[in-house]
This record gives sequence, structure tokens and C-alpha cells, in this order.
Amino acid sequence: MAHTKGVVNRRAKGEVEKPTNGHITANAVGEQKTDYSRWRLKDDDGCQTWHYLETDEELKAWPQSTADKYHLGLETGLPKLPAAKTPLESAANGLSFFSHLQLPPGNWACEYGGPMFLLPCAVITWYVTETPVPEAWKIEIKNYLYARQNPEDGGWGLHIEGESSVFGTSMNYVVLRLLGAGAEDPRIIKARGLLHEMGGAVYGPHWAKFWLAVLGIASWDLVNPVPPEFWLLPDWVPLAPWRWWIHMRMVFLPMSYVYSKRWQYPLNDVTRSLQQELFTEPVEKINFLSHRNSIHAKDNYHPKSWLLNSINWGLVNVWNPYLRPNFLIKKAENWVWWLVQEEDHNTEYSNLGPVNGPMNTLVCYIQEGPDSYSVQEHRKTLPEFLWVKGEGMLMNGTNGVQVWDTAFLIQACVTAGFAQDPKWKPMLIKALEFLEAQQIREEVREQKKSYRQSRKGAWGFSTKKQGYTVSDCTSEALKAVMLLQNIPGYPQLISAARQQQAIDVLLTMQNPSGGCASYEPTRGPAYLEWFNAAEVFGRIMIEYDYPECTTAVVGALSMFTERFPDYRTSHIADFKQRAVEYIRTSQHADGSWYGSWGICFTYAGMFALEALASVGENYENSERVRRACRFFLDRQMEDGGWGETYKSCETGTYCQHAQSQVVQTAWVCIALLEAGYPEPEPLKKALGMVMGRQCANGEWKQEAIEGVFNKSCMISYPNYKFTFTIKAMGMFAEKWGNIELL
Ligand code: LAN
Repeated sequence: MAHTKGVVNRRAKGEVEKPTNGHITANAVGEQKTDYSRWRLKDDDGCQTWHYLETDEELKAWPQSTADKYHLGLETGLPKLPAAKTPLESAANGLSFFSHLQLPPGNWACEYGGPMFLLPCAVITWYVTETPVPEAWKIEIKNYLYARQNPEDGGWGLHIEGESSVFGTSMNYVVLRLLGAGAEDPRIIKARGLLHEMGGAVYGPHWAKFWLAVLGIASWDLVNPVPPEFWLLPDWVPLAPWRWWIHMRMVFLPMSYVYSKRWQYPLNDVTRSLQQELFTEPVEKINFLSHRNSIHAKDNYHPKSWLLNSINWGLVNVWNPYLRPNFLIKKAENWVWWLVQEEDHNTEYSNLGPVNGPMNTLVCYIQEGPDSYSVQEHRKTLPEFLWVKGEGMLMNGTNGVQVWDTAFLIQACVTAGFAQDPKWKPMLIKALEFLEAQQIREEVREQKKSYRQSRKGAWGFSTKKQGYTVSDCTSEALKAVMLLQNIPGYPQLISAARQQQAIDVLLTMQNPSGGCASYEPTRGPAYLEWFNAAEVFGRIMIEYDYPECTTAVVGALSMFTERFPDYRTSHIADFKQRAVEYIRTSQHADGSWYGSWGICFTYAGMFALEALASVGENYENSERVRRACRFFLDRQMEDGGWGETYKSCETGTYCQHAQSQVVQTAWVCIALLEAGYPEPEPLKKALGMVMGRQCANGEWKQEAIEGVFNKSCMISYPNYKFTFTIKAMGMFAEKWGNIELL
């Protein structure tokens, strides 16, 4: 098969290319742009996909909604609201704006971007599986990458606010070229210059090397081993993959299959040219084997341990060439393939996340062929990770933030007293219906064999279809349900039995430390971190205790016990007591807590103080809480706000942002209110600042990035600027009255 023209002219069998449309425009230098009035966000039961309408008939049949316009960065035309003077007026204005963004199933959607290594996973997978990519997507993916190219050095980092690295630059360079960008485009030349300055693509981390090998651009010799044999280790072995953090093992799984097959896409003109562009010397001269461990300092957040390096050496030089028997290879590949199929089945091909999704697609392609059912299904679900915004098309960190954001919005509304207001009731009932529809109702088949945590009764972060229990997502959703169902006039959509099922799942999630992790209790020993091969991330190999997750579970258990005092009472009491004790012991001497999922000390402090408040520990009676308040108050900025940069997550010490941040200011206000801080002044000043930043239509604009994972990668939570502001305003008004702050 000739592969000379890149993705541009490929089509799946039987697919007919639509005529080129006049609405794709190009400017004087040939940069293309789609017509943004033609994009639509579809939300089927929480399953979100973007569509580009080609014909005028389609446009007529499917008008653009306010939410579409907002997400695309177009003018929404939402009205100016009466200026807010009090916190509740400000919260109501915010809610008024936000309510227009609710989608028909009842949830809210958002861009969930930040990581810059996700588009490459999808685009390379489409390329090597010869999956056609619509013209409009190609144009907007390129636009997004150009918009996010570092204007100074021409590169890309691990995430949108990060410094340029070999990972970000080499992978996004490849994406642009595969989607048709010319090698002599000035922006590409600039990126290439930087890549060469950094030593070329051989200095990328493991995952970059993997994708280069898949594309056929580099030899598999470049890639540190990913032996599927690991999956044959007996379960009792401390190193066995089922004990790893779920994201790591679910990436390792398909990766090990592809590695074992040494599968590569046949070279074509584009990839052959990339071989010349990505490296600093002619490809024929490169000794790929010698570059297995080459890594640029900017990419080496978590250097590999000597132990892992030695194991890799043994695998490459002894095990693979001399010992690895064929029967074992077959056995391991078969077992891995079985686990891949289970993952596909249990998630209806949407998969745990945006890295294993594309990789599983590739495994199905290799195992079952291009036209197989599994590959077709994957082709349908991968677009659920895509998102379109003003800058172009990007890849979200999950297939959405549906359950998570919807749960917080409900809680904020209840806190602010909006749930009783007939004006907001239809919106909140829809939101409740959404949570009802998204509760996971069944265990997976073969739960034990596929190493899955219990999930019946749980909620995940995005959708029921994705179907992974998350401790705090279950807790926040359950809290939202209990809060609303407790208000007269709201339908009892989730029965007591179903709430109890959620509690049953939560009760399986405590660690011996008392703390809770994210998807599962910790399964492996801490020294597994020595086997962290990814280089770019920290704390990825096992589950850890998180103050955020632990607090959420404590909150759900407390609220549940008020409603069902007889259900598993002693178990719940014991759980809570140990969980709060963990929160206490995880406090740093300066009064702070390190946050793993939001930035950073600000985020975790808010949760920790909520947990302490739930057992009556407050400013008045607890030195610990006073210390935590002091930590925050010492960092209040001139304008009354708080601002912490993502560097805190990387370094483990509080890093001051130059500007105060609306979201973080709301978090601190919530923290101080949970703590029962006795003075209103700092809060008044803080919320006054937040209100001053509100636009006339009730909106708050996006500021610095809010979230993080694995210490080094940031991720956006754009809806926090609505949910947490509303909650903070509501809590303030309850405690200090709805007084004029502006
Ligand atoms: C998320 C998003 C949500 C987040 C919270 C619920 C906020 C947290 O409290 C628990 C952990 C969880 C569920 C979480 C885990 C890691 C995720 C899935 C992400 C940060 C979103 C993207 C990230 C995922 C690992 C990205 C893919 C990258 C790899 C390294 C595989």
C-alpha cells in the first residue's frame, strides 16, 4: 500500500469524501480556519462529541446553542445583569450565566485541556491505523498547536503552562507534520530548531520513544523494555502490575503488547522525512540502542533509578536476546490481549483515559485487523476525548468532567440557598437526573480476574460508560444527591438502597493509614516508585493517600449517617475516625497540606479543613486549624486574593503567583469559613476582589490553570470559577450575612 500522502487523502473503505466547502477559509499566508458557527457539541447521556456541520440543511436542523458559542469563544449574547453588591447577588449572577451552559442531559461540559502529550496519542494512532481524520479536525488541531506553541522558543511543554521539552516538542511536531503541515513552514522550522538544540528526538522520554517506534521513525531498540511477561507474575509478587496505580498499569498493558510485537507502521514519504527532521544526525548513523536512556534535563522530572536501569539492561542484553522463550511470549501476549478486551468491554471502548484509549485501539488493530468490530468501535469512541475551543481542537484529559462538575454545582447551589428558589429548581432537577443516570449499577464481569475495584453504586469522574469508581467522585456525587433529595419538592430519584450501595463501595476504599486514594486502595509497596519508567511524572506507580479524596469520603459518610443512622454505623464511625486522623497527621509543620489534584496547598487546605470541621475541629478549639488559617492569612495578597502557581506541585513548597486567582481565592475563603475563622475582614476583602472580577453578564474569565496530576502535569478545570465562587459566596452569606461588599 502506498502511504505517500499522509492522512489527508486516506479514507476508510466505502467512505466518500464530502466536497470541499467554501466555509473553510485561508488567510494570506495560507493558514486555514473552519467556520466556528458550524461547530456543535452533542451530549448523549453525558457522552460529549463535537460535530462540524457541512451543509446548510444540517445547520438549519441543528442551531448553535449558547453553550456551543461559549465553549467556542464566540459571543454568547447573554444579557448584562444588575450589578451585584452582595455575595449572594454575585453568586446569583454567576449562576444565571452558568445555567445557560447546562446541557440537555443535565450536566455541564468544559474544556479539560492542559496536558500536551494527549493529541499525539490519538493522531499517531489514527495515522498508523489509517483512520480518516475529517478535514475540519485536522485544521483545528493544527490551529490549536500553533496557538499553544511557545512564542519565544517555538516548542511545546508537558502541559500548556510548562517549559518546552523534548516530549512536548517532538510529539507535537510529529502531529503537525502528519496532519499536513509543511516541513518548511516557519513555525515548524522554529520548532525543529529547538528540538535540535535539545539534542533531537532521541532525548525524549519513554512514551515519546514508544510512539516514534510505532510510527517506524525509530527502531524499537530506542525503547526501554515493556515486557508483557510482567503480567504473568503471580499476584503475590510485590511488583505484579495489578498493584500499580491504575493509570500506569492500564497504559503499560497495551504498550507491552505493541512492544512485544515490535509492531511498526511501514515507512512512507512523510515518516521518512520525519526521520531526517527529528534527529540531529542522519538516521542511518544513529545507534538507537545507545539512546535508550538519553533524556533531556527538561524531561527528566523523575530520573530512573539505578535498579530500574539495571533491570532494563538485563532485559535488553540477556533476557530478550537469549532467554525469552516463545511459549512465554505467546502466553503473555494472550493474557494481555484478554485484559485489553475486558477493558474495552467494560468501558464500551471508551477506556480509562486518553492514553490507554488510543493504545488499546492500536492493539485491536494489530490483533484483529483494520476492519474489525473492535477497531470500528474504538474509532467511534476516541472522538469523545476531543474538544473545540477558540484556539482550535485539543484532547481532553478524560472523556469529560461531567459527574464531577455537576456534583459541585449542585452542592454550591444548595450552600447558597438557591435550591429552594423555584427559579433554579428545573435546572437542579435536571442535574439530579443526570447524576441518577450516571450512577454505576453493576459490577464488571470477571471483576477479580481483571483486577477491578468494586463499582456497583459508585460514580466515576466523567460517565457511567467509562465506569471507573473514584473515591471522591462517588462521595461528591452522593453528597449532591443527598442534599437535593433532602429538600422538600425534589424527586427521590436515588433510592436508599442505591445510596447504601455507594456507601458500600466507599467503605472498601480506606487504606491502613486511614486515608483514601483515588480509584482503589493502595495495592503495592512504596518502593514500586523505583520502577517508575516514565521519567516525566512523579508519584505514579501506586495509589497514595490524598487529603482531598479522604475529605470527600468523610463528608459523604457524615452526611449519610445523619440520614441513615443505623446503616453500618460502627464501620462508618471507625472509618471516619481513622480518616480524620490521617488528615491530621498529613498536615505539614507550617499548617498546610500538599494537594495532588488541584493547585496545590490552597486546594488541599480547603479539603482538609472541611474534614476537620466535620468532626467539630475548628479555629476556636484546635491549634492545628489555627495554624492552617495562619498559613493562608500570611499569604493573602494586597488585593485581598490568593494566588499560587503550579510550581508548588512540582517543588512541594508554596510558590506565589504574581496575580491573585479567583478560583484559589474562593478555595481559601471556603477553607477559612470551614475553619470558623473569627474575623470577617480577610473574607470580605477576598470576596470583594472576586466580585470585582465578575463580568457584567455574571461570567468570570479563565485565569491560571487550576488542576494537576502526577506532580508535574497541569490540567484545566474551567468550571471551578463558577462552582467554587458560588459556594464561597453562599458560605460567607450564611455566616456573616448577605452584606454589601462592593
Ligand atoms: C484525574 C481527574 C480527576 C481526579 C480527581 C477526581 C480530581 C481526583 O480527586 C482523583 C483523581 C482523578 C480522578 C484523576 C486521576 C488522573 C487523571 C485521570 C486526571 C488528573 C485527569 C487526567 C489524568 C490521567 C492520568 C491523564 C493521562 C495521563 C497518564 C499519565 C496516563
